[in-house]
Amino acid sequence: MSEPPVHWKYDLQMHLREMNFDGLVGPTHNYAGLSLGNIASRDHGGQTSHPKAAALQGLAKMRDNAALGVPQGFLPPLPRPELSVLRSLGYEGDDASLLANVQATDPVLLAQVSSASCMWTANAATVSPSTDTADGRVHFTPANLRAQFHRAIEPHATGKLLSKIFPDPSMFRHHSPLPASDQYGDEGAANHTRLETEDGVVHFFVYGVEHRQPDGLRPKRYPARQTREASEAIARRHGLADSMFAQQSPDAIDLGVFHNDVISVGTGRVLLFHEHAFLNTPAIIDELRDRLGPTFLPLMVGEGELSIESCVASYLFNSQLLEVEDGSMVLVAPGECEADEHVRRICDRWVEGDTPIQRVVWTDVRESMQNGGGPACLRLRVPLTESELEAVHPGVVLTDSIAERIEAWIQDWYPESLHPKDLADPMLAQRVADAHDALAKITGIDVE
Ligand code: SUG
Repeated sequence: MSEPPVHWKYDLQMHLREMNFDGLVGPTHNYAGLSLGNIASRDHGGQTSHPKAAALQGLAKMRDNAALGVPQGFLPPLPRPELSVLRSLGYEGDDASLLANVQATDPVLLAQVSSASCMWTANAATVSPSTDTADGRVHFTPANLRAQFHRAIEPHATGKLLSKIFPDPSMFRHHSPLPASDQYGDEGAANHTRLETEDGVVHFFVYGVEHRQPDGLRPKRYPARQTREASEAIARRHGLADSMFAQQSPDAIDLGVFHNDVISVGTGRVLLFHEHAFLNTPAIIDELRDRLGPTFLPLMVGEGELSIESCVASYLFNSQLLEVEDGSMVLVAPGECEADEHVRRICDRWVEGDTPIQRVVWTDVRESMQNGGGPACLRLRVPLTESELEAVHPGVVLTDSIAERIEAWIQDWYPESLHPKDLADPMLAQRVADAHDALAKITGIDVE
């Protein structure tokens, strides 16, 4: 038999498909106002949430994206409330008295260990595809999320979960989270974008602060969650050759842009971004153009068209930009964008203009949005080759039948509504634990 042509061999071995792993919204989804610098979290703190509706909204988004032909998976929620954290902090007694004691003495702590924040899987990890790493494996670094306590208790369990979902060590390399310190603050893929044209690949890392520059620019009001040192360490340990590091505008962080994915989104040759996304936006775009060549398509939204405040309110840039099978792109935007005429006009311009974006799909993830998590926050992008795709643990791949079973599971186990004051109810904790056991039977994964 004759050899296949060289380009065909290249395609077979190297062609990447992006698989999105959405966080399945957990049964304790609630509004506790925990995230400093996240305006939606602040504004909805203390309100009643709707966990069942939240999980069904997330599932509907996954199904719609899968129907576009984009491979779709999910990460099961981490068990909450995380009573082992309370015990490690010196609280004692049986579960009921433990919960009552913490509610009486430190209700914020109870909300922190109960938060369903692992649903925002854009913060679960940074992932580098095997085509781009020195050892030819897919690399994962779980984010340490050290900026806030309710998220800082996620990384260990997330790392274990990822190693169960991507088990084959010849294909997948799992790192531990970076040391949890101000110097290495890491919030995962929310601050990383992989861009690619025929001319090259760029791993575009955006950080809020460079720790080693005490006199460098930094936000004044709100924390910069991602450091340059963390992004550099990830690029180094993953063996990435083509990285670029850019500082986020500190003023944007102070207006509520707590991650880069609130102000820019990109995939392939397209980057959508706000004029004030970066510290020196024109220089950043010039450098990207130099590296990616003439087919790179930067699509900017000016401050005059849409203010940063409106970006934060609508979450336009927290849309998912999905590449579909015919090579065109679909923008999966929050329903809140459809409701805003200015934002809708910007989306129309992208679709009508000479861009690969052919369609906008409005998605309702309102329950998550009210805690500052849009469509893109809810997903972790994992670019995989065909053989790597086949090696993913099948219990978390969203087939029609798994989606049906997950839907029935949500209907069976989730509270309709939840207020932070309900979090000390020992019946809730027991019910959630039972729900996790039932989910493990569907996914074949025990989440620790
Ligand atoms: O870390 N909200 C999350 C939202 C994360 C969004 N992710 C991305 N942009 N990629 C956060 O601020 C709110 C929890 C509460 O207040 O109850 C919260 O954790």
